[in-house]
Amino acid sequence: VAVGLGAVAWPSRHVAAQAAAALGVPLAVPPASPAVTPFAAPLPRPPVLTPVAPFSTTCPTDASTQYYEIRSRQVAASIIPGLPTPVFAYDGVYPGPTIVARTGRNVVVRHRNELADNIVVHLHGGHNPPDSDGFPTDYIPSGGFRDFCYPNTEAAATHWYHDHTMDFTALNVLQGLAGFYLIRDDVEDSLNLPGGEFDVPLVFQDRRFNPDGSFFFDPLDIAGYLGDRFLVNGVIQPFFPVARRKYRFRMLNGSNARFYHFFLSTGQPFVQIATEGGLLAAPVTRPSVGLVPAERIEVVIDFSVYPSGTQVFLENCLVQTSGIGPGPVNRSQCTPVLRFDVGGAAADPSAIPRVLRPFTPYPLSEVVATRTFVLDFAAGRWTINGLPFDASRVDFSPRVNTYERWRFANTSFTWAHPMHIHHDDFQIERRNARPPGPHEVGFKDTVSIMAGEAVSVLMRFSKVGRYVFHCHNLEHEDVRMMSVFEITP
Ligand SMILES: [Cu+2]
Repeated sequence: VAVGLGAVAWPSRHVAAQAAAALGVPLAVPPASPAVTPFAAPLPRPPVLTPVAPFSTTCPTDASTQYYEIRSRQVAASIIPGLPTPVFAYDGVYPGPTIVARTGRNVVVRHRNELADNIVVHLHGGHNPPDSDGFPTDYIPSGGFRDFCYPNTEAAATHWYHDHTMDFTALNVLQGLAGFYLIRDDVEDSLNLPGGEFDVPLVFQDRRFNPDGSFFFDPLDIAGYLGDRFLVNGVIQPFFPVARRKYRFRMLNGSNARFYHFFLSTGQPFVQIATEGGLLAAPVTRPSVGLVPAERIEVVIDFSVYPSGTQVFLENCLVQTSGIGPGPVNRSQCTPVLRFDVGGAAADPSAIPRVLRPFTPYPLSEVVATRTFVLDFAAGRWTINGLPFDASRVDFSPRVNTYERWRFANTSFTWAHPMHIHHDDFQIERRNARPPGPHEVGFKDTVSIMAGEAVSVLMRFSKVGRYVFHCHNLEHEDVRMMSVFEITP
């Protein structure tokens, strides 16, 4: 891994946050965002990043390797008409450009940091070597660069890359450092799912704006950030003209602390085809779908059932008034976040096959250890087994090529913790002593542990090295709700 030398930037934000904490100042009173007319702007698609010519790198490469370069810099985004929003943008785009990779084909991404402070880049969902995973202290200094080596050994899936800087992930992701990384493979290609322009990534982010159009953020609010505006692909409540045919949607909850539960306004169910780790064994028809922070699901919606001219809303009906967790689903308090405008008929050769990808459960007979992680709050910070994250401490050491059972126990009455494990996928074994529903029987990297819940997952260890797992409520993560494990030979 090449690390470019750059000027070492003093983390100025850190000083401000420390000072405010030392002074014991109260949390800021959030402003109400400027008024915006909903459904006035179309849904954009993040641009697909174009490969660059091969460059010299210490990453493993061969003739098929694809090279990319991404420059992170501050630009002004146009989100609220007439009020430019300063954002941190991968390659100057918010949300970041989409990387399309292929199973078995190396990708090298050179990330250049043209922002004022350190950044770290994590490819969420990737099965990557430890020095390309984005450990929270693997800083790319301002003015520097780092090469990330992605072997893409995993099956087709919807990953995303985002910032992972220790203590500043929430702020950096909120400011815009997030983008899609899609992996395709031959199995998926053979299924004839809706593709091309009918394969649409959707990232859901909530934001609150200051009167000048900048994002509001309070670094002392460790419960979790909640916005009062709902953005899809960087636009507040967009509309999306669709043809009368099937579409595949890759849905990502890219919010810091917001949970969603989506319905279609017409009552039409979703056909779920994938989890974070890729295709399910078979499609699952669901009347509604939930997404905890960092979770991904893929669904197919068939708009051919509607007459031309129909408007269909994607509605979030999960009530959430505090960052620490959502309330109930309430269908009388829904917020429409995206409007589909059904147009004319279109040829639709695509299908939803009854069999997608064979699912093999991890072998229980090869589970060599059971570990329990208690999720709690102590001494003003979120903890795992009573401890805050320490980058220099290894909390436990699984052996490579083994399986383990990890039990997450959330003993609180109100806190919800979306837990994310780096390095490889897990399978949910039990949720509150019951088997998971069919939509959770798949490969996953993020799982909700709601108040009072206990969830056990089966983990496999395929690479040697040091990785983290953590709460993906980014404000919880930043006050160190994270743990280090080192996989040993
Ligand atoms: Cu949490």
